[in-house]
Amino acid sequence: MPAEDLPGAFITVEGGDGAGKTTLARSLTECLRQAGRVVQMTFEPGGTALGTRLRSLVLDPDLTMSDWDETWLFLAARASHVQEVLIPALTAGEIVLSDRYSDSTLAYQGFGRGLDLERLSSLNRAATQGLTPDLTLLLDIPAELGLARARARSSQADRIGDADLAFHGRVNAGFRMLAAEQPERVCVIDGRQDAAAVLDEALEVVNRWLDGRRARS
Ligand code: T5A
Repeated sequence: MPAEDLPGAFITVEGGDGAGKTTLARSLTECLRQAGRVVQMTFEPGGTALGTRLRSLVLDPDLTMSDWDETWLFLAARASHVQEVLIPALTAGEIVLSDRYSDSTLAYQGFGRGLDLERLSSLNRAATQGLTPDLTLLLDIPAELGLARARARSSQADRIGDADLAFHGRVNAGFRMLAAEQPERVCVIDGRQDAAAVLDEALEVVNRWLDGRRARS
């Protein structure tokens, strides 16, 4: 089910750890609401009661699990998010802004952990009921900078954020490859800019996309 078949607009924000996704998703939501749009901001892993429980399991630094176990947990969280949050909001015609979605599984579990990308894509399709974003904003920053920002904000350990720099480098390179494969959907924004400049660029892209959609319909 492409999101374009539903009346709402499905926008995702992606990028490596500490790239500034949550900061951007919050400020973008606020600006769009001020412009009179109905926006639901949500995130993965999380966004539902089940997703919140799964998030604490999958990020728990005291738990060991295989790369596939980790993947199933993200996919289970995504399946409940799609069914309980995304489809209802998009059906109601809202703009949904999700901080992470299926590209994160391809980047982290595929490019980062080295799991088979085709299999992950097929599992993503099953977990999402085929719901793909209309537009994805990819915040691209070097892994060192993202990790430094994330660690400056919180010293709390997490099972994935604490993986080594080479892992996070592969994740970021993976995101860039996904963007290059789908330039019509994924817009790359330089996350090294200050937060205001990132917001300006993102707002321009989103407004252009929303205006284009109105003109097409
Ligand atoms: N994961 C997730 C997978 O492996 N597979 C999956 O399928 C999914 C869905 C949790 C982890 O799960 C992994 C990826 C993650 O490792 P998360 O909660 O989204 O996912 O984790 P993080 O990406 O680590 O979230 P962070 O909150 O750390 O990063 P953000 O949201 O990118 O960054 P943000 O906005 O919180 O900013 C971090 C700090 O930088 C500052 C902020 O004020 C904050 O202090 N900042 C800036 N500073 C300077 N310039 C800017 N432009 C800035 N923007 C923000």
